[in-house]
Amino acid sequence: MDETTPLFRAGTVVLAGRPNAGKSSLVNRLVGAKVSIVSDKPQTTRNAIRSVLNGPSYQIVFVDTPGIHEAKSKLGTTLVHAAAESMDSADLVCYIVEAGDRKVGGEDEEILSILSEVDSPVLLVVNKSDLAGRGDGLTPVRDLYGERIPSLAGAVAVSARTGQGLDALVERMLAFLPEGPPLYDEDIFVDRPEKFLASEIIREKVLLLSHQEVPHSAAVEVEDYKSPEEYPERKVLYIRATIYVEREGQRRILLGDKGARIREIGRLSRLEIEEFTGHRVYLDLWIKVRPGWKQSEADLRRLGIREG
Ligand SMILES: Nc1nc2c(ncn2[C@@H]2O[C@H](COP(=O)(O)OP(=O)(O)OP(=O)(O)O)[C@@H](O)[C@H]2O)c(=O)[nH]1
Ligand SMILES: [Mg+2]
Repeated sequence: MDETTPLFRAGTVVLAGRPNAGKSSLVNRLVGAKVSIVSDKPQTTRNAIRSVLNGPSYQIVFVDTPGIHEAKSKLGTTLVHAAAESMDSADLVCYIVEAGDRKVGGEDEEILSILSEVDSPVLLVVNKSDLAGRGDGLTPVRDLYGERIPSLAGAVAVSARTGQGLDALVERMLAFLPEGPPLYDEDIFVDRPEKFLASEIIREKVLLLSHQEVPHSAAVEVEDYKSPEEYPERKVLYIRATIYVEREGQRRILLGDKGARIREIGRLSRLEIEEFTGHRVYLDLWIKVRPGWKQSEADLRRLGIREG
């Protein structure tokens, strides 16, 4: 390579951590697009979702992962497996914790034991530093987790909410990326089709408008997705989707009084899908009871949660 050729770096950075630590919020903020849904309920993310940040001399492929937790169902073990598996081949693992953490909980014990087996370097990312009060929480949190991570490569305080520390975080990441050509075409920003993103947006609205066990019992399947891009004779993007829940009581909760809740889920979903696709959307939304889907290998596959 002669001196005039700029050095290009490209690699994979996995974001891992317990549910709710803010992994998806961070990824969205880093790539500047909503690639992964966010909610205040744990176990929001159900797939390892890859998204791309292109810089002048680098490409970072982020892998958002499901929160690692003590799994109680086949759904849970599938999520934890997906997260742990993606760490293996990463150039860097960002372990996301929270600025307010003052003791190591059970979920983080689990993550620490996984990280002790991981060869990739680990960067401790202390998120939610906007909530830390005075200071950014970096020192106590680094002391808490730092010495338990054999391949610790540093610690950074950030806030996915305010954006604080994110430029510095990207800077730190670049040092771990190998020299090499981009892994993805420049126009790709997420490795999932529109149909997947639409089903996730619908699930996000279910999470937003439901509580207790309903969010964990819900899954969304898009059965029909006819976009004007593929069907030029259509003026609107037609989507038929079903929300699966485990019990009749949950179906009634999602329906709401005279169907008010499902209408609101549909309305919010439609607006957001219209915004990101640029098409007018007709959303035909159903709720069905499917007992035991969380324990069924076949259902997890059909719903796109179990992959590979
Ligand atoms: N105050 C504050 N809240 C945050 C920050 N980052 C994320 N949150 C909130 O934390 C909650 C969880 O965020 P997510 O991004 O869904 O967390 P996650 O780690 O992806 O969660 P799972 O997908 O369930 O593993 C949401 O209510 C976010 O709005 C932050 O920097 N500051
Ligand atoms: Mg998430």
